[in-house]
Amino acid sequence: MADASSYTPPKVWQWDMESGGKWASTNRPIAGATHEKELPVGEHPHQLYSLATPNGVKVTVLLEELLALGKSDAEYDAWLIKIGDGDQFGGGFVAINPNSKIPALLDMSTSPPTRVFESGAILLYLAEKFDALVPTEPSARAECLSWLFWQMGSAPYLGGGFGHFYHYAPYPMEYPIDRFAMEVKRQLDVLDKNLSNRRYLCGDDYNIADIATYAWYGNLVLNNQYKAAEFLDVTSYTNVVRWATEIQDRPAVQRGRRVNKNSGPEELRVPNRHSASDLD
Ligand SMILES: N[C@@H](CCC(=O)N[C@@H](CS)C(=O)NCC(=O)O)C(=O)O
Repeated sequence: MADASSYTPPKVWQWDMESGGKWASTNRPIAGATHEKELPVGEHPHQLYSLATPNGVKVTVLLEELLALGKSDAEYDAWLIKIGDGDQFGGGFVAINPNSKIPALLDMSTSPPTRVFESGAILLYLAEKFDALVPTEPSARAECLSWLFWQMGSAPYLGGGFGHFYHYAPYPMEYPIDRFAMEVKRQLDVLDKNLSNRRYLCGDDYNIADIATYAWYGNLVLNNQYKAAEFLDVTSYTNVVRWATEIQDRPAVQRGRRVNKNSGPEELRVPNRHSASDLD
């Protein structure tokens, strides 16, 4: 590998606002609000503040699945948070998620309202609240939570690691692309081996672990994410492709993918969602 490094780290790292890359203008090394901005609140029990990224789509897919199961109390308002514009640093958003990242949920059906942040925590909160898409039998539940937490721990290597350096970085860098491509291919192989004798991640039943993992690894192998399908030779993970295709065909998944979508084909975008008819 070519030695492209001419960089020597300084004794103390300094914030260089000109460091480049797609997210350079929003990334900051400090937490907390940058400005005061109230969040809108609609009439439904659940107020979701999000964007149709993989982490955001996990939650809208689950909410649409719950509604499809007839859980009408799962109704929600979904408000667009433009992370490129820094909406996640507004005071109202930070009060719900001190980590300033989408998705963030406010459950208005409790008194006082319950805030939930981190997509995995939101999935578990809603699945438990509606007693759906998370097993209750202890062994099955352990398997579901194992895959859910696997996804939460693994996806940053795919998104913040591989996706960032392959797709968003200001120029291609061999070392980080090699490192993260290696890890993402290993993760795809983990999934592929697990799915070689299971229909879904935990066995015969679809649950929140599938929803979370589809949003990242499903979109990757179906070439919806980073346009890296050829580079990563995703078609060799035949079981992952079969599983992702089956999940993507679900009507609730098709609906959830469009909520808080603010880019791509105009007819698929539903930046804010306040009723089922917004998607019909
Ligand atoms: N672990 C978090 C990650 C959330 C996350 O990284 N969200 C991204 C979009 S996918 C975001 O809001 N980025 C804005 C920023 O970093 O300022 C979760 O799963 O909820």
